[in-house]
Parts: sequence; C-alpha cells; structure tokens
Amino acid sequence: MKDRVILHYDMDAFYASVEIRDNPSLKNKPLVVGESIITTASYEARKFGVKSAMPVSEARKLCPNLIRVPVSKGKYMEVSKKIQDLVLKLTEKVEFRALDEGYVDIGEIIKKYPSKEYFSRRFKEGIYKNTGLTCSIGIGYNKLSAKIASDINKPGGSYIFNNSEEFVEYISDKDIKIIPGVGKKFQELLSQKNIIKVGDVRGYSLYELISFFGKSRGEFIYRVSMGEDNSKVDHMRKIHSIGNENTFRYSLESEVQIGLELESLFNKVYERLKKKRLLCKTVVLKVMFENRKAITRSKTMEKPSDSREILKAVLMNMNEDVDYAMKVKLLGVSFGNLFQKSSRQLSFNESKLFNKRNKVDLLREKIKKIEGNR
Ligand code: TTP
Ligand code: MG
Repeated sequence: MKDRVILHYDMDAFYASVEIRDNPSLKNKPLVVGESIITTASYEARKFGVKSAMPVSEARKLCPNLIRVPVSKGKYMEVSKKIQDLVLKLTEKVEFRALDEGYVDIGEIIKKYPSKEYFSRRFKEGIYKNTGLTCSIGIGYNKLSAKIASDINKPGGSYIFNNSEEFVEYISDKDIKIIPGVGKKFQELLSQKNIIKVGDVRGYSLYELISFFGKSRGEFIYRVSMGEDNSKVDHMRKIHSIGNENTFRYSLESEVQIGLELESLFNKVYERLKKKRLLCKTVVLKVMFENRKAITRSKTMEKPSDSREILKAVLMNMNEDVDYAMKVKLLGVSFGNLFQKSSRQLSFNESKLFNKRNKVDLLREKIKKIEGNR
C-alpha cells in the first residue's frame, strides 16, 4: 500500500477544557469532571496524579484543593459536533472515533500546503479560533502512527512520523501498552513471553507469535511492531443513522395534524442528510401512542437515495399503513443505512482552512445580526 498521510486529532482534557472555557474562574485550577468517578482531569490536576476512572474521593486525598464539576454530556456533544463540522469542511475523508478525536486522510489536501508542520499548526489554530479549545495533532503514514504521534506532545503539541523507519525507531523501546488495542489481558500474555517493550516482539517469528496468541492477535502484534497498519480512514463510521423526534405536550388526534408534524420532522432530517452529503437506504418511522406503546415501521429501498420526493413518499406510505386508533404522543423520523456520496474534490485555500461557510451558516449569522440589532 502506498504511503498515505493521516492526521489524528485529540482534544486536550476535553470535558475539563470545555468547563474551563465556559467558566474562566476555573482556569489554572486542579479540576475534575465527574460524579463519583472522574471522567477526566485538567492538566493541573494531573500533576497530582489525578486521572480518568479514579474515584473523586481518592483524588481528593492526592489533591485537597481539587474542584469537581458535574458532567454535562449534552454540552460536550454539541462542542464535539461543532469540531466535527469544522473538520468536515476540510474533507469528507474523516473517521470520528470519539467525541474528541478523529482520523483525517489528508493525502490530497496536504499537497496544497508547504509542509506537514505548517498544516498541523493551521489545523490547531482553526480549531482554537472556532471553539476556544486546544487539541493535539499527530501526522503519520497510517492510522497507528498518527494516533501514537498525537499523544507525544500533549497538550497542545504535534508530532510527525514521515515513514515506518522513523516510527519503528520511536516505538521500539516503548512499553507495549503504547499500542492501541493492547489491553491489560493481552499485555499480561505478552509479558509471559517476555514481551515488555514493542521491540521485544521482533525476537519472535510470525509463526511463533501466532502459536502463542492465536492467528488474529499474533498477526496484529507482528505487524504493529513493524509499524504496519493498513486500515483505512473509514469515513462511513459513526454515521449509522440520523433522525429527529418530537414529543407532544398535547397528544395528536387528527391524521392531518400527524401528517403535518411528520412533514416537519422529515424536512429537518432531510436537511441534515443533504448537508452531510449522504444517501439513505432505510427510512424509519416511529410512533408512540398515549398509552406509551411504541411502534416502528421501516422500509429499506433497493438503492440509496437523497431525493426528497422518493424519501418522503416512502415515509408517507408507511404512515398510511399505521393504525391510528389512539392519540399520538411522539413521532420520530430517521434515516438509516447511510452512504457517503462519492467524494468530490473540494477546492482548498489555505487562508480559508475551516472557514468555508455554507449557506445555512451564513443565514444563521444574518439572523443573529438582525436579532442583535433589535
Ligand atoms: P480522552 O481523549 O481519553 O482524554 P482527555 O481529552 O480528557 O485528555 P487528553 O488530553 O489526555 O486527551 O477522552 C476524551 C473525553 O472522554 C474526556 O475528556 C472525558 C471522556 N472520558 C470518560 O468519560 N471516561 C474515561 O474513562 C475517559 C478516558 C474519557
Ligand atoms: Mg482527548
């Protein structure tokens, strides 16, 4: 496989950074986000040994001045969505792995920039300018090297592996747990064969590794130790479905009312489908009645489509078959089985990194301005 250029971004102390951004009095303080268990700790708190998955009570023993903020998942999801939208303005070849991290295949884009260093600087600046948050960047020749690179100069830094030689040299003397996918159990098995550092793997043949750990894990660890990872940036991942639902304060009775509500839900979901440049193969209708009994109806088409007429007809046909013998408390419309439309070549202009605005953004800005002038 020819060498690729993959970027991995990972937000710094994500939940904690969002809380600090929204309440600057928390700045430079040891902060954790969580209820009884810590989801994440600010870098100030980490200096005391406080970390994710630790009980807050234990953390307080290490750091008596610790501040705890409760988790606001909805807020982090919103920020995450904003970051993802920004990255999607750059390219569609993105795989979002968690709320705060993702892989971006920048093989094409990077050709328009003077260097990988420059690009990574601009990427970080773009995220910061638009969200007020910092991230760390890794650029590698595959996902594995990019992921490990992004952790090297955390927080706020970046690191670049240009090829497997550079990468293998770096990982050889690192603890085997640096490899994503090597959990506690596998680590234990590896240590029984005296594999403690990544370089130790190369003391064994592929055949031996398979006989110790089985075909899949044996091959995996063998390849990884040589810096090999052919997995693609899977840009369809995570976008399994998009949908919208509405719970009504006053249950709906007439079929006209139901039809109008469905149409409005459909329009919202359809806009998202178009904005994300997706095609949909399955349309799903959800209805919950007053007695809280819910039904779902779904229709999978032969070919995925993004035609408003076709998708709407599929939805409305399903709706006609629903027996509305009772008042309706909730309606939901979702599209599943989504496909990315074939990638188009976006025109990139470095001064516009992340700043390409779409019509909806422009409209939103206009509305904001008008509201602001009132
Ligand atoms: P991470 O990226 O693992 O951590 P982080 O962003 O807080 O810090 P770093 O600078 O080291 O990247 O996880 C992202 C978010 O996911 C994190 O802010 C909180 C949440 N999370 C949990 O809820 N539970 C966990 O056990 C971990 C590890 C993270
Ligand atoms: Mg992070």
